[in-house]
Amino acid sequence: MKSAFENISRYITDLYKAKHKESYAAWLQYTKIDDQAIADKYAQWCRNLTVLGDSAVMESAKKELIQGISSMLGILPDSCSEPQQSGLVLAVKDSIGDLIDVDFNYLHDDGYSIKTVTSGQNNTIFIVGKKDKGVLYGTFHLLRLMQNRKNLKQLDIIENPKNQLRMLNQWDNMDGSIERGYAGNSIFYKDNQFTQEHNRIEDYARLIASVGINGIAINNVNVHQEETNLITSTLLLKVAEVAGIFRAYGITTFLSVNYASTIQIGNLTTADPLNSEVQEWWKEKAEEIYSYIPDFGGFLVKADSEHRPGPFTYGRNHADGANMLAEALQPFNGIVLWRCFVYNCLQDWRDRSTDRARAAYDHFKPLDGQFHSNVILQIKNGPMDFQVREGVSPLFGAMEKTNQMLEFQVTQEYTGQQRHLCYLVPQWKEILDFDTYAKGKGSEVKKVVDGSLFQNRYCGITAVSNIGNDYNWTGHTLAQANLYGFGRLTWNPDLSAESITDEWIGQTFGDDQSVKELVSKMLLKSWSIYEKYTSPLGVGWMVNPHHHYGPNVDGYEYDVWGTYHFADWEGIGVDRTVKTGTGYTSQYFKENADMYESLETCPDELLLFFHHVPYTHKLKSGVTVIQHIYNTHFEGVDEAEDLVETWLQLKDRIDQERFDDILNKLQEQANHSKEWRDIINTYFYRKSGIKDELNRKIYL
Ligand code: GCV
Repeated sequence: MKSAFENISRYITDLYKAKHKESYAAWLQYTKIDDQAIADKYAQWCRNLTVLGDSAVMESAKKELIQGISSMLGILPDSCSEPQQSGLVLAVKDSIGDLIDVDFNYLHDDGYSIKTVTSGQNNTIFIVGKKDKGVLYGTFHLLRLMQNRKNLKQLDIIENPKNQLRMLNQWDNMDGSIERGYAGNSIFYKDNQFTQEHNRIEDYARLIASVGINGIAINNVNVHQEETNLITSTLLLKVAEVAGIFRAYGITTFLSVNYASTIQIGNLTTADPLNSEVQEWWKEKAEEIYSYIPDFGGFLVKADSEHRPGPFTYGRNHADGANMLAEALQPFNGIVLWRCFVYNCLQDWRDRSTDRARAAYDHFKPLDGQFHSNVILQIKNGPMDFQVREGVSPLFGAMEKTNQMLEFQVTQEYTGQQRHLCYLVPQWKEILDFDTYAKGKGSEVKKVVDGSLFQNRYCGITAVSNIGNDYNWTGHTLAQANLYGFGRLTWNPDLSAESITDEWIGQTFGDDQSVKELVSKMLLKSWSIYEKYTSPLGVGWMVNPHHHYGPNVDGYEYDVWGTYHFADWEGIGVDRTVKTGTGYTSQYFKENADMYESLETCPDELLLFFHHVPYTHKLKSGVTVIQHIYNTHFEGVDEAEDLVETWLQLKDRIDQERFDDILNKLQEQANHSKEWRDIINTYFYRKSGIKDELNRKIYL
């Protein structure tokens, strides 16, 4: 029985949801279908619902289907114990019997088949999974088709996810704040306790399960004292409650752990991974955690990075550290997600033998083959830190005997913090499609991380989430598209940015063609627009230190001598060549190393990431670097202003709340882009002394 408290909390959430209906529903709108012909067609399958198979996940699938159908069609399907002449059937392999022929050899554990069977009077849509999770994903697929008003008459779909692990990382702290969170506070924690917002967590689970996410780490990788306590008996019961909510949507729960937990909460004086007491402590800890959460996923670890503890303190390497935790988790099939974001944040950049971009590769490459099979290295997409543009991390493909996982950042730390529109799916596509040449041509990042290139035991894609307790989840309503697109790409990196965008808009704003066209145009251009008025040609940063919002060309984080761009009166850019620079280019396989090493072949968009050049250097586009900086900053502002104009054309085609919210954000962005333009252009005009060829006003 639900407690009075839970009932009140449910009531409050329902009121909140009703008040902000469209914003809150995100892409699970299930808007009523006004086209009667389509509604009638759909209704023929939706009057009866048979669910064969019994589990919490099947129950979630059923619940979702009922919610979707009743909202879109205004009918409540009859729940039947066996298939009727027409209707919907949800079934797992073990309960489908000979009702329909499905070749389960083609299905992975999370895969599904959706089939419309029409014979005589029978007219049924079957959603069949090998396991219940597949049925849930299939159900969301069908609802997606219905939300996009697709024809269901002849469905014959087989779908398997390309990636085994499809995860999100919450950077949520127990005090309720979210590191790099731009959409309110945590839905999980408040005042160093768990919130009671179970309904909200469930709605989050629905959203992310609908795009195939199957794992979540529910606390920040920077584990403070309060979160260190998450693995103590006081809090494990609460973790188990949250894990239960996610479990019903096929999502496995992970925790970020403090590498030095043995000291912080274990009464030991060391966290040395080779110390037997430390090893024993973690084994007992793992056993305890699994007694609360039998399907616990494992640990996510940030070690020896940005003042976090790690094995370096004890003269050990990262394989020693990760393997010690892996051994503790092994008996329970748990895994260690070990982050490669390891660099010396107190590096003095005048010492050109060290280069932050080199750090991950230098630390990890020599350890290839030394990690246990239940360790996965979690690697950020670039060697620096989620910049608007940077090279792809050369670690992808470089460790063929090691499980690798790609980490993206859905939260827009350096890309406008959900106040600017910056749709990242096109960026992620470029990264996934980047050819590492690890095994010759055709060794794209997506094949490294889906495990197919090196036949890894574990693999996948993860990302830092962008949600908080704002009524629209993501601060900027259009930033919902980033969360959606990320999930869809983890399921299938081959989906095009255009098709993901199109299906998201259909579900989020309905099937109005002009909305589809204009919003799609806005989203797909937004990354390039953002890049134009911010940091040029791959050089990165130029943001205010620490909070990373707004222009500050020389902004640098740490209390040491540092620069990200090396600009002086003659030129700009970081020389990462082997010949004259930090030697970073050598970390790539030959084809890429050669391409980046040479000024002639290095692509324009990454020129300043790899080379230091004079302002007068001519780009392949024909303009000089300085003129490119001026031009793109003017263009970026014009295009940011166009975003506002485009959005205004949609007035009365979108509900008031979302229309106004988005308009406000776009106006803020357009204004802020001018600040960016003027600060950057002025800085480089003063540094270089070179005038704009078009004589525009470039200085403040
Ligand atoms: C969670 C960057 C961010 C930090 C973040 C870190 C990481 O440095 O600015 O907030 O810490 O990356 O990924 O660990």
